Amino acid sequence: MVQLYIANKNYSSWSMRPWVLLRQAGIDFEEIFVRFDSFAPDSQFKAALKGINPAGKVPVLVHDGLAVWDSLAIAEYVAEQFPEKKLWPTDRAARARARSVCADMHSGYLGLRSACPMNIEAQLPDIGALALRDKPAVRADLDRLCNLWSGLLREHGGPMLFSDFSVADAYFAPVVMRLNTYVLPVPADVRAYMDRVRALPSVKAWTLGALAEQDFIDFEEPFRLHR
Ligand SMILES: N[C@@H](CCC(=O)N[C@@H](CS)C(=O)NCC(=O)O)C(=O)O
Repeated sequence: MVQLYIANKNYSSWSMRPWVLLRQAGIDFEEIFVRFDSFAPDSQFKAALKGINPAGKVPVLVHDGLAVWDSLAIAEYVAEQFPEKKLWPTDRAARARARSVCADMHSGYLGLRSACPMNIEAQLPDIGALALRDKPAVRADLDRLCNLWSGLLREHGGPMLFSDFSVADAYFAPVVMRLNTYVLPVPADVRAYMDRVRALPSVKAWTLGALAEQDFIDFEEPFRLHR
C-alpha cells in the first residue's frame, strides 16, 4: 500500500508533484492530509510528521512501512517501483535530460519561486507585473523556463515535455500554476503546454481539491489579506 503525506493543495507545491505523478500514472495511493497550521516545532504539522520524516516536511511517501521523503527521491522511488508506468523517458539521453531539468527545478528558479509562491485559487496579475518589473531574477527565471519548455516541446514534438507524460511534467505542474496565478507573459507554445498540463486529469483533480479547501493560511499569503 502506498500512502502520500501532503499539505494544503492550494499552497503546497512540493506536495503537488508526487500527487500528480501517482494520480496521472494510475497508481493507487492513500492521501494523508497534514494541514499547514504553522511550521513551529510545537505545531500540529510537525507533530503529524514526527517519526515519519526527520526533516519535518511534506511530501512523504510511505510504502510497505518504508518512508521516502523529498519530492525528487519520491519520484525516483515510484519510477523504480512501477517500471511499467515509464515515468522517465525510455531513451537514455532524454531520460538524463529529464532528470537534469527536474533536479534543476528542485534546486533552482529561486527568483520565481520566492516572488511568486503557489496559490492556486488566487489571481494576482498586479503582483506578477511588479515582480517582472522590479526583480531581474524573476525575468531571468521566466526567460530560462520558457526557453527550456519551448526547446523540449520542439525537440520531442509534444504534447508533454518529453512527448509522453513523465516526471518532468509533474515536476513543472506547480510552476504552471504559478505562471497562471501571477499571469506572467509567455509565448504561445508555452501557453499551449500550460493549458495541456492544466487539462491533465490529475492536475484538474488537484486544482479542484485546492479550490474546495477554502483555507486561508496567513503565513502562505504575502499578497492577500483575505480570500
Ligand atoms: N525539497 C523538499 C521540499 C519540501 C518542502 O519544503 N515542503 C514544504 C511544504 S510545500 C514544507 O513541508 N515546509 C515545512 C517547513 O519548512 O518547515 C521536497 O522536494 O520535497
